[in-house]
Amino acid sequence: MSYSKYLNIHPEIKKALANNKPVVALESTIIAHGMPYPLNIQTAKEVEEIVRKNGAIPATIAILDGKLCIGLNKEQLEMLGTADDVWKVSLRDMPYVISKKLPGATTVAATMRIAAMAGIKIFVTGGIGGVHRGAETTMDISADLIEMSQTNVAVVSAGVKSILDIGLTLEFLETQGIPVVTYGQHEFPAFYSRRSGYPSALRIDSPSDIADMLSTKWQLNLNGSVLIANPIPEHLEVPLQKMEVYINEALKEASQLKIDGKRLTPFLLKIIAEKTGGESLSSNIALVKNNAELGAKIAVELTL
Ligand code: PSU
Ligand code: MN
Repeated sequence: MSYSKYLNIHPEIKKALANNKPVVALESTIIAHGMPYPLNIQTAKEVEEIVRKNGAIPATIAILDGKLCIGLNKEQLEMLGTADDVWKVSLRDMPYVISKKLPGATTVAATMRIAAMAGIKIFVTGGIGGVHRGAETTMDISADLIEMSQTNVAVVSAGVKSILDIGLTLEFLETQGIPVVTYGQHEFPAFYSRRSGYPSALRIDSPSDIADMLSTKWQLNLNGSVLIANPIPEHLEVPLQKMEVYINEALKEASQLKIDGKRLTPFLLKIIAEKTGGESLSSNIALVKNNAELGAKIAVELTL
């Protein structure tokens, strides 16, 4: 492949993929732009550990020295979590950041694309980008959704955060032919909250049934992702009504400061974490770990 020379796959991951062993891709924007230091790095390491405990090999993805790095070492992780010149790399940023050999943390869209290049089928994150509130005038729709319509990598998330328009995001996913599966309940979850007020199109209760659906989809050449929504554990959720207050305040600040484009999501996350006195951050960490467990189990089933 013409892109092979850009791939830098960690030997352990390369070996696992060659032997049909389960591998789980992890993104790096959440490390560089989604959580403060040192919790970001600590969480990234713990998430990798959880993937291992559940039988799969973790593959954290980022762009470094002009290479698509699949599997990072301690120093690389530390750099991504501390440096302040790390790019937030979605698809449109990839060619420039790679050609200039700049450091880049990858979003869901970019991580999916790189995972697919390496042959990884399962990707775990916290939350995906989606259709922003007010998108009917701003047109702010994350490239994550378009990438999900075409790339064969399943995404495990805790649903869609209510900084986005959940209803419009679900409509967009439907239009793009992307199945939405909620694990273990009928209602689609809203990231910090188990409830969103929106029903999920599908409910599946076991990792093996999810894996069956994925392999069937891709055998049929129904290209694209499946959004696997995994509700946050009950004792760690922040109720929707409580989050709504903070989210509205954060959105107001963003519009006053004219924050838009790629800066919007990280800005909202930071303001919400401040306003909730860190409560949203500990929920965020807990749900990513919860997703890592489910993702690893699905990856294991997919190799059986
Ligand atoms: N949601 C979170 N944390 C994050 C992101 C989303 O709770 O860190 C990141 C992901 O990397 C996602 C990206 O792919 O934000 C979406 O950004 P945008 O809306 O600019 O496409
Ligand atoms: Mn956007």
